[in-house]
Amino acid sequence: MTDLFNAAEYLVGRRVDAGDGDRVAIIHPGGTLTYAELSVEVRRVAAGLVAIGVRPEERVLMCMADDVELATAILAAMYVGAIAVPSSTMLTGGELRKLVLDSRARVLLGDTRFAGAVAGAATDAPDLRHVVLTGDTAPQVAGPAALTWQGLLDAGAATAVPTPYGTWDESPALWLYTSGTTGTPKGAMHRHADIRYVCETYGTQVLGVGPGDVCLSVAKLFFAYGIGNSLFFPLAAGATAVLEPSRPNPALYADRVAEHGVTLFFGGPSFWGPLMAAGLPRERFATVRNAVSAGETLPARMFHGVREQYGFEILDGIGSTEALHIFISNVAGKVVPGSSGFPVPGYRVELRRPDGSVIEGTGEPGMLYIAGDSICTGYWCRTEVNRAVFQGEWMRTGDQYVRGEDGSYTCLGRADDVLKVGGIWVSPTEVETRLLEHPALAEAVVVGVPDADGLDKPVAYVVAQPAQRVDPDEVIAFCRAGLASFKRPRVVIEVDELPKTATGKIQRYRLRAQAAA
Ligand code: 3SK
Repeated sequence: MTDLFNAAEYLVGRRVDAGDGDRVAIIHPGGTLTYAELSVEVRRVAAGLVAIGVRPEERVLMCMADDVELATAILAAMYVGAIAVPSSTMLTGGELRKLVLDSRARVLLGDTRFAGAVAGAATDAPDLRHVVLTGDTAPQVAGPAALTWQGLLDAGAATAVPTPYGTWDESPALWLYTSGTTGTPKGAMHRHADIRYVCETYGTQVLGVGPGDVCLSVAKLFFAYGIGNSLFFPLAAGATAVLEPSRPNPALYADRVAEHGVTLFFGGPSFWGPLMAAGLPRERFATVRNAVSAGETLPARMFHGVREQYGFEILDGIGSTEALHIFISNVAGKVVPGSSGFPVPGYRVELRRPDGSVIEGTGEPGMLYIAGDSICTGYWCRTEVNRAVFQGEWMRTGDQYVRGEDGSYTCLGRADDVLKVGGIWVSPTEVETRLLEHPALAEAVVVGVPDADGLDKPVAYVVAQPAQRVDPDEVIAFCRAGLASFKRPRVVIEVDELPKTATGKIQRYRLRAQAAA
């Protein structure tokens, strides 16, 4: 008989059973929730989902800001054996609709702040039965039934409170969409057991999260990085999570740190840079025992700068949506600035040459492969890419790394053309496809060009249609109108022709070199 295991019960019910019911689990803009209150809220939302017909393993897609509704929705979906699919709140309606269709979501839970995108996503979505919006106004949708959040809770109140569905380690719990080289998002499928694994490895053994911790993350819950930081690690440890729906803003986040006595502060280089530039009072950060950075390599200059200015150390690491969280990390008191650190206990790391042989020594660059029990079971309905990425127990990350004499790992860049902008994957193909919808453009290529801190920014090289003029600002605005804003090129450069090989393949490396010169 397989042991039952439900990640929502592991994160909430287990804490209540352990006597932590009165401890504060979540601080949100409207107040606080103890573990006992959170448990009640999760079951209210779970009852609502069951009442509107959600069945185990059906997908519940969410486009919501970090707040108590999103946290309870994620936990409630897992509680009833359904699959939580938190998605980016930065997507346009068209981009979100692709996720609705790909996941065949039965329910879309939206935040009133993103009502426009939610309505766009719900258009012509044959599998979608319900759209629920926070706030007092039901979504304007044709087709699926429209409900307010209160309507969902009322539907649940009329039914018996559900018990946790009989999931086990292998049951699907969470899908997280990640961008690929082709621009078609891929749903990385995680099991209930994956959530426990990241808590018991990185959460416990690297960060040492304990009941006294107060966690605040700049990365939102729809990122793998954010959901670990703001939900999994604090709740698994009986600690407190501070949910902050607003966009990254150094002064506001510093206020939250001081107000709630944050001890673990999670961000990325695109936040630490502005935090340094903001010149805030050092005392605001007096309670921070460690910060964590992921998404892009933390420049050594930022590690030293933040430590000198604000007095805390940032532990840089690398993780992935596919692995659910960080698998190589620096460790408190043993940081190697500029590196991603050392393999997290529970994960194995290999560097391989192009012929597949494993590099045993130091100083030789190779493709990073990892093995560990939180690696997803694959991407939903993507056989070809699954075969290339998931190779037995190993996963090919696509990152080039080198091992140092001290055993630390340093990132050398990507093996493919995908960009990471502000810690978020951006597919050049997706941006190029949008650029080519512009009537004045005949050809377009997007490459990542490092800024002064070595962080990639998308730059577009374009060739105009005959007798057309290119207005770079107007082209950027055109991209912004059709794509999530973070994907837009920051610079558009018009050229007469693009550099190509004899077989017509674009030589991106030459454009990168040209842009960096
Ligand atoms: O970008 C990363 O390094 C990362 C870290 C934790 C979880 C997910 C990701 C993509």
